[in-house]
Amino acid sequence: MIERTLVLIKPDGVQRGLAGEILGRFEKRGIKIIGMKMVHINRDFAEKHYPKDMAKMFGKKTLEGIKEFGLNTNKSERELGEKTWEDLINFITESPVVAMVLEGVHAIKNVRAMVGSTSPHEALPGTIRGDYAHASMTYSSITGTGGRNVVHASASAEDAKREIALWFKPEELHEYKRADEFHTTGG
Ligand code: 3AN
Repeated sequence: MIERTLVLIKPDGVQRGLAGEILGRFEKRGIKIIGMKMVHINRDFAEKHYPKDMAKMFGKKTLEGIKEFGLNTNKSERELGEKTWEDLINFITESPVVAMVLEGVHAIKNVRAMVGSTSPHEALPGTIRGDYAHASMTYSSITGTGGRNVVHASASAEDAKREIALWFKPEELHEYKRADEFHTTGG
């Protein structure tokens, strides 16, 4: 039940000086940081983290968003998806991110809940995206600004495994005891 998950403080979070605040939230909850570094990734690496086949999902979501907000477009779902993916790659490579591996009981689900919904306009107050961002993903797609939602967190056990192996070497992950571990995990 003790899981590991990958969290990124994205370029918008780092540029806005939110890294400490975000890190502190996880620390105070008792979730352990077992690896952390600042990295400015290149396009090749970004394409491994966000594979190009995500463009299909972005096309569908963007078109739904355009309809939801009563807007029109003459672009196809495919064009919209590819452009949104391209914007995301440009955004995630524009400046460094803070990458970390967090460990705790049900960490994947707990951390996703703290991060909040993908689109900041739907993220509840109290979540990271709900407290520090407000633009919708549809807005990001239409304006070509990239999905600026401050953080990334692995969505599933499968994603966590793949993403941790992509971002961290085994020797960059550390084992140690936190002083409060008896109370937070019973360990
Ligand atoms: P999450 O990061 O919450 O798991 P995904 O996997 O659906 O969300 O999307 C990956 C990233 O792509 C998001 N974090 C966000 O930056 C961006 N993104 C997602 N949906 C859209 C969209 N409709 N338009 C623009 N960017 C998006």
